[in-house]
Amino acid sequence: MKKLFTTLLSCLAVLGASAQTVTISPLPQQVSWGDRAFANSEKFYLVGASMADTDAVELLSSKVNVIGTSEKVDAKKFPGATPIIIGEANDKAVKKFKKLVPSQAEGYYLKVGADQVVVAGRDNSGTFYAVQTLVQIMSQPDVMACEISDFPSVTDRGVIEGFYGNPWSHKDRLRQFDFYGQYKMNTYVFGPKDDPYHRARWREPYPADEAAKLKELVDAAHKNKVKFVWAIHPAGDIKWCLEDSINVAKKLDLMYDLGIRSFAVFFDDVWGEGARGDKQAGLLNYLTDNFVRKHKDVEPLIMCPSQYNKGWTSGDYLNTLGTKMYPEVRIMWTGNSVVDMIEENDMQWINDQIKRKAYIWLNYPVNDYCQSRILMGKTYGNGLNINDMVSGFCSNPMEYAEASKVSLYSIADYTWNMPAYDAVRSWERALAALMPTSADAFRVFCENNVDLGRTGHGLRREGESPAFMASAETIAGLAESFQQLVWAADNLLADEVNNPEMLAEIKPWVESMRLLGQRGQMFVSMACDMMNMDSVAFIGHYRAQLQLEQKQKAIISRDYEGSIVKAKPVVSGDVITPWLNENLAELVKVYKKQHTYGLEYFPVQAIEDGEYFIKVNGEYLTNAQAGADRVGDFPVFQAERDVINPQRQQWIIEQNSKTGRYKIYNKQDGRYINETGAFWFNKERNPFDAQWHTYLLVKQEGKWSIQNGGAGGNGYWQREGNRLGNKGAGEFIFEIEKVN
Ligand code: LOG
Repeated sequence: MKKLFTTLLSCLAVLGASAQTVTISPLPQQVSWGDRAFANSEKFYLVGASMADTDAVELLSSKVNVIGTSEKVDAKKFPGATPIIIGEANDKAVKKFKKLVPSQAEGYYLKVGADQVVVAGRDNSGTFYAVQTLVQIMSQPDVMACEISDFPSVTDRGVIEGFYGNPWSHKDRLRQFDFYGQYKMNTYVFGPKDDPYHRARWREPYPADEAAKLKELVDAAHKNKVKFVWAIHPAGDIKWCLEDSINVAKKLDLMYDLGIRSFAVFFDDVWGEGARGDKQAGLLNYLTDNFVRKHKDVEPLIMCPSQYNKGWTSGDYLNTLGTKMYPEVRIMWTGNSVVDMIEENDMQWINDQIKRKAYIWLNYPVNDYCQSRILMGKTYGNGLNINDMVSGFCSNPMEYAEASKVSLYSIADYTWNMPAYDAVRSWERALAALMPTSADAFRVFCENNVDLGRTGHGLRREGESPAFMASAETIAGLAESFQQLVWAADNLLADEVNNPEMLAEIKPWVESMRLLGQRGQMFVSMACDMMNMDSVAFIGHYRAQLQLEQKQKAIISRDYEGSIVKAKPVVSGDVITPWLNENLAELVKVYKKQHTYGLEYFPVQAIEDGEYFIKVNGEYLTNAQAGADRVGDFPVFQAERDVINPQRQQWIIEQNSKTGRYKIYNKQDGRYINETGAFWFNKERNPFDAQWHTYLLVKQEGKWSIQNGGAGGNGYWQREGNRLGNKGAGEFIFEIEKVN
């Protein structure tokens, strides 16, 4: 009965106060709201500050109007001021409330009342997090009374800087740590693949200036209650001998001297000797004996195995780690494949194999394998019931540190309070928190940068470009959704002063989005011109569209000297961009049939769509294994005409409207030639993708060169022995003859 009554009360309180309450991020485990307590401009004095966590006290003092400190509540000494009683559960100041503080590590109890505020942590992190919550509550002019009891779902929560490409800058990292502190993530794993002293030159110490910077980072992390885990990646060239074991230990010792107390050893993305489970287990045990246990204050090691996802498992590897490596060593895991979301069954499987709880390395929102896309969509798909099955949960983000925060905000939400996680709401809150001055424009931007397209890793993200999808392809609807892209881009660019860090990263995509919208507007004009039979206006708009397209193609992200990865931004790469390309090409096709004015402005088609023989030195390119369903089945050259199955030597060449390049496929079984010059399974298992599977055809003195034009590189077709190859230099060697 009592429970029902209090629930009812808190519901009423929420109703009455709803305009004033704030959404706390990450969502607390338990919160009940009361009436208005005081104004946030109120004066406060701290009780217990001398014993309480210093970072928490410092943070609090920087955010609210603190006029003094005291050992006890003392209204006479601070007339008109409200006491904030602060401390860890056993401290004298908060002892009275000890029973109310959750027993979980990093948990806290927070009570805001008109007469006093109580901030009581289970431990130092708990107090710090209580203050973070209080700061959020105090962000409103009217501060509401509330009572909160809170603790994390997952013990080790955070981020692993583990991508290929330009490592984060010093400033990026400092800003990340503040963000982690703010949203209660407690772990940062340092493992950027292209930091030389992490991987390629792991035996060498950091130069003095870089070591000093790392030290500064470690201190900044600790101030935010973030564990700085430094990872070493020796797997590329390690020798399994005592000397190299000592080399690893020595390096860890140097990092220890910078204040680092948590370490990891990575063996991902290596094959051969470096990937041996028994040797890896031996090294981790050696390091545990000779490094970890020699220091009182170093955490058990974390290791990333070579077989770090189910798709890559073979032999006895995981079992070897599970049985031979000390049980306290934690083992990382990315799921059923390299890029995957994690569910209960997956956890059961891996935990059985390694005889401990796997430490999740989530490869999202990392985009190092789809660099033209920036991943701003919702973070959905992870199970809401796996908190007790993991020993840690870290997200591998993009080299775009600020942009990654959209997803990291949700990772914080998810790992702090897993059962309550709501991917959609969390994303909404992230947008408002990250870009308060232009949240609507930012939302449009994020909605149009969601999917990754087809990649070797298979992950897709749903819901890209909802406004465009809903425009139902009416001219008015299209015009509106293209206008929206331009509007959002203009707003974001105009608001750069308020969000310089975010804009510095997303600008190439924002500008590309603007041009995409403008191209769309040109398309709409062209369609109207066509209906009005106004060929002069049509050609004018067509040419303007071409110019915008050229500008869009010229945009490059991270275009500076020494940049490890330069990217060509693609916006709405699976919805608006392909739609526009196809429909522009269609419109031009129709125009060409009906009009004669301005035809010289269109690119010439190199070869008519049709059926052809393709030959080198008179020998026929032949689909010898027609119907085969496997990788690496190359067409071959045959001197003889195939009289039994003539279609095996007949190739359909068709200009693709999306890319303007040519698709080449065989008449016998419809299989197309892919970017390697081979057939790749069949049409079902490797569906045709114009970005990858179309070619440029150029003719000179009667012979042709055929070039991979797309995502697969730019090599030319050649004859490799008896088969087709794709590493040619572009000689004009192909005879292409129409089949009569
Ligand atoms: C790498 C990682 C990379 C990610 C996505 C792990 C354990 N290792 O395929 O550094 O960012 O995938 O490309 C990886 O995921 N290898």
